[in-house]
Amino acid sequence: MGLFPSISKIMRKGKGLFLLLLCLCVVAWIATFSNDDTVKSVQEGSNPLDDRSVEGFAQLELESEMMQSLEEQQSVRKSCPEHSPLLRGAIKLSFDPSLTIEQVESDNGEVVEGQYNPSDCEARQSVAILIPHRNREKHLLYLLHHLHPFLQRQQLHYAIYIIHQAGDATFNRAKLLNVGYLEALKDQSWDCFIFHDADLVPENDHNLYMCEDQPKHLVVGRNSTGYKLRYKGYFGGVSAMTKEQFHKVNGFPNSYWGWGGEDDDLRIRVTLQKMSIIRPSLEVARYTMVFHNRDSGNQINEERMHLLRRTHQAWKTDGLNSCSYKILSVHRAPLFINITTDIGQPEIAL
Ligand code: UD2
Ligand code: MN
Repeated sequence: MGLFPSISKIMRKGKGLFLLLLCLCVVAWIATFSNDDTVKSVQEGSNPLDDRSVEGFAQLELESEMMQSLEEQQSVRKSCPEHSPLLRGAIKLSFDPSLTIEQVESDNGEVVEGQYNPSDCEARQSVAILIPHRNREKHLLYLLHHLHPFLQRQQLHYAIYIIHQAGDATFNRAKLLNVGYLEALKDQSWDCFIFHDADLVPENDHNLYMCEDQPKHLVVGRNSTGYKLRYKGYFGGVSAMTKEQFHKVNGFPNSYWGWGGEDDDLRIRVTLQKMSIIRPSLEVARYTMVFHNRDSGNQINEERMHLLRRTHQAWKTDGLNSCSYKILSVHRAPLFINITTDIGQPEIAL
């Protein structure tokens, strides 16, 4: 019995010690656990963020690389070469009487509603070709047949506008060209305008349909005049002016009805603005004019000498700023934009 109480005392003490140790273990375990947790939570808290930022950087890098390659592509597209590699020089022209518009359309599949833009480079200029027209369907067909491939070889962004005079009033080439300029600018801000007779076909694609810092006359010679410049100030047939140059001279006069004088008036306007007319070389600036007689409704303008004497004053009030007309229709055909206009009648009976 003497032994039992001491054993039971020890056991009681041991139990307490055991319980104490157990408590300490539990506390230590909880402490360790909670420490782990803290570390874990720090790790957990940082890892996903780190992952996200790594992913974010990779994404950003990818995007900036894509932007760079896009910019590079654009800069490759930026400008067509100064000298188009597609030019051929003197071209053999054909005037096949059996040619059809369908044939010309199928030869020029990349032209959409009269407009073309090179696919592999950025054209150096956007050019609107303006052709005054009435009753010259065959001439137009020959011209479209040659001009579309010609302009594409020059790697231009261009559109061909035909400005068709409605009715049977006397023809007015100059006013039609003013209408063409004003209407084409509603489509887009063209850099350059080419005023182009329907019957003149260029013979050499080095004759560039682009504008320069001075107005340019593109017809130095043509078959019907022995390929010689007709006279020093000659500015008829095909000429090129920038949007600004043409605006500066207030365009063509509206008051020349019938044949002649309007091209000389434009030359006077150009010189009054202290600009000069430039021309490509004779070898390049050559044209074939499809043979024609004088059209009915385009009789010689007997007033032209009188009108030319007043140009130095009249240019300010007779031109783009006074060009009144009605648009009867705008038809976007595959190879040209046809603008039919009513430009009225001559004020003074001729
Ligand atoms: C010269 C000029 C031309 C113009 C004209 C006098 C050249 C090469 N051309 O051309 O630019 O100055 O004299 O006005 O020097 N048209 C029609 N239907 C008509 C009448 C004319 O569509 O009924 C158009 C057509 O685009 C024609 C242009 O007007 O090419 C000039 O008329 P033209 O060919 O009868 O005059 P032309 O050859 O003497
Ligand atoms: Mn002609």
